[in-house]
Amino acid sequence: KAREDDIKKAESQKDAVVRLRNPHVANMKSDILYHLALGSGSHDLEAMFGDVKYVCMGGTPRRMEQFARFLMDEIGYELPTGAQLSDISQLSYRYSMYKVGPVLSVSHGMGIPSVGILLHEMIKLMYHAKVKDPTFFRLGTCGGIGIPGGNLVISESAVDGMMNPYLELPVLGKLLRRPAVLDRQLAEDLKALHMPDDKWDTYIGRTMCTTDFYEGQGRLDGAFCDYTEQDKLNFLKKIHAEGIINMEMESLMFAALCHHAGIRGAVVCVTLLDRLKGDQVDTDQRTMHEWQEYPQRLVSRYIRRQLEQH
Ligand code: R2B
Ligand code: URA
Repeated sequence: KAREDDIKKAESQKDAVVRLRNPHVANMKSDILYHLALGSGSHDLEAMFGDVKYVCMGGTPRRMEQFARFLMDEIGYELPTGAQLSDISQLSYRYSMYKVGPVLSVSHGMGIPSVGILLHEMIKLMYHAKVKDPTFFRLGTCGGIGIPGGNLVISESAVDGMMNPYLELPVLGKLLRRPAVLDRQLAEDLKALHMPDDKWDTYIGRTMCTTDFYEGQGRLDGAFCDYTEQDKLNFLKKIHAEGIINMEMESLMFAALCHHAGIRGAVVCVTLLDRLKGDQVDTDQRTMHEWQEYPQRLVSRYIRRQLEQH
């Protein structure tokens, strides 16, 4: 029965357009997506984005452009003759966005505030474009806890630096709380696409999302440090015992806003180092570039399979 309900829910969701949990937007004459350099008055968003199914986000403009090019090969997408892949949000000078058929590849910058602003505008973009049942991905980097560099972590859920499983945001002088839940099925479907000859291992686990890279992640190599190496290791081991296997800086907002919007979301990050072994990101650039392709390879594999099935 539960399984039947799940299937029914999934079926009805397939045709559901993204709804906004904000009554004001529907009453606005036009809506400017300021940080994307797009608007519902200035652009025909439904014509431009109505066919979108997957939204992939990652830190840097360059990586997201590379992902768009990589995807073109992977899903065999050809741009219309004469057209070149271009940054749709170029004029914002904030985020970069590329479109490859049903996939958007967007940069989100570093940290919770940056990815949060982008998510508000991407969710509204889905609404204005009448996109049905999209899936959002974050493809990122992270510090592994007990996992060496060059492996993939798919987040099962996110916690903040105090181990709270929700995003806390001050709104009108009060703290608003939103659970940082991710789609379990999507995480497992992604993990199932791991191939025996992949150069990396793929793990599912809980992710700690911090508001700082240095002290916030217990590093000893920031400009300031008021704790000992033993304090650091005690903390990392304690959270590891509670199922935390990586640390990064966006998953809490990503999970909370996707969940609140009713959008399926997954966070796939490559580890750059094992934090139980050190703090400095000292792997050579070539290796690091190769590692950063791993989340792209797994997610594009998923998208390709999905497109083949439908
Ligand atoms: C991972 O890498 C960045 C910090 O180096 C940050 O955006 C994150 O989550
Ligand atoms: N990104 C993080 O947030 N932390 C790391 O240790 C590596 C990448």
